[in-house]
Amino acid sequence: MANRLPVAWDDIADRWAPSPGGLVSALAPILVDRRGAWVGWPGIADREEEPFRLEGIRQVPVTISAEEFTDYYEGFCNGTIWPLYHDAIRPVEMHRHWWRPYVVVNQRFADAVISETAVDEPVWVQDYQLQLVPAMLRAATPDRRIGFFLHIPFPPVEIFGRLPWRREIIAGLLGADVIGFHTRQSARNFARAARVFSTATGPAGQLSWQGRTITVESVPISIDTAEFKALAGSPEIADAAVRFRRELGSPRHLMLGVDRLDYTKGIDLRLRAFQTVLERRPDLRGQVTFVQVAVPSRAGVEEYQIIRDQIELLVGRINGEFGRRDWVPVHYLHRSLAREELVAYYRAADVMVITPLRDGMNLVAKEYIACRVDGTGVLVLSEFAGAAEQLDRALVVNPYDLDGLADTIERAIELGAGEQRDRMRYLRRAVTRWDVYGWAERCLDSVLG
Ligand code: ADQ
Repeated sequence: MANRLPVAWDDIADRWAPSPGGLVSALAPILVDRRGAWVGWPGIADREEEPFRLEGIRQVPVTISAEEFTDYYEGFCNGTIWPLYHDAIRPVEMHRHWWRPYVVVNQRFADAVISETAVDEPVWVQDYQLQLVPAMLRAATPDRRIGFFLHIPFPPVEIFGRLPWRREIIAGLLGADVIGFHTRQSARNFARAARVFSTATGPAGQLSWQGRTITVESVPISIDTAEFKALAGSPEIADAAVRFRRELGSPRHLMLGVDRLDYTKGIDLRLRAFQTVLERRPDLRGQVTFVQVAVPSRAGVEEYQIIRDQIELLVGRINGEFGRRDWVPVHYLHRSLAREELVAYYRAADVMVITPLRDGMNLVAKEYIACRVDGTGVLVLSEFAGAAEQLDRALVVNPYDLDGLADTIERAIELGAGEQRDRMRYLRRAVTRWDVYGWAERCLDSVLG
């Protein structure tokens, strides 16, 4: 179960089409094999749809009304939980009229499972939109195996404790047999919050509550590494990467940022650090081009409109101040890219800058590494991305430290080929050994008991 079904309505073809992604490709073969179902919202408000089959998987749509989309999804999920769980780096909006729809929608998801499955069939619930579902399922079907995985960070108890509904959320999650997180830090934070805001006891990995044992574990998500490697290694992508550099005016150094346009991603600080580099290093002007790709996201939430304006103002300022007829310092693309184009950018870029202020994992970091098939390239990575726990041979940086970030960008641009290869070899080994299939298998083993 996930907030979204792995399908999207294709208006032109007038039918449902698969919408691919890492989670989907990892789970699809398992679901097909086990004759499983995927429960989720089909992505269109007020749409009532009977279950249907697509790509060998039974798709069970849950209806969400336009009003619920505003209060449950944009409101409670993305106005309250999202900033709170990302260390409250933006004001956390809390409204009592957002909480009720969250409960109602969670119950609807739980009811869909109850009516679609036998009482003892295992269920694996994904992410912060559905934190009450485990307890709802437990109440109706106590003997079922239930797993939960949180894709975003779980904050320290001091921050989580601000939530008026902290006890309800903890009780909701403790309905599961297994609760998974990307990092050890999130797992520890959760176990502590559970002991403070419920009667749960026991060590971080094994909580006891209401006569049951709940496993709390960290299992970092990954990507389909083989697929990225194969695509990046293809002659078409190699040609495209060369062409992109030429079209960008053949800069000596190409730096890349790729993110959903979200205030957690630190795009603004990254731009300010790049501006600092250009200010203090006149010799690098005309030499470094920064391509920032920002995928439009949650445009209905006010904080997202604010961060978009801030980013676009900064891009304009940098280009206005430093740009020349023959050189645009920042190429800014506010759009989603086709997979091939994205991979060609990864192959073209000498330096990848990933500077979230807080991130559950960050898959872009792993994608960049997988695509560096020639063994070169430098990854600058925020210490506040979950990925930093595994990718510690990146140039790890505190993104709040603007001077430090500017220093690291300079260092990345000038890093020698030998050190690039040493670091990249280690990083590539990490993403090769641990891919999304390993992640899904590990998690499902725990869920199935
Ligand atoms: P996100 O916040 O969405 O995910 P991330 O993990 O980086 O962040 O995943 C983004 C995905 O979108 C990547 O697969 C990337 O290829 C794709 N993408 C980015 N820009 C794109 C573009 N312009 N065009 C097309 N595709 C683009 C949440 C959490 C993360 C966690 C994941 C998975 O916030 O911390 O890693 O879930 O658990």
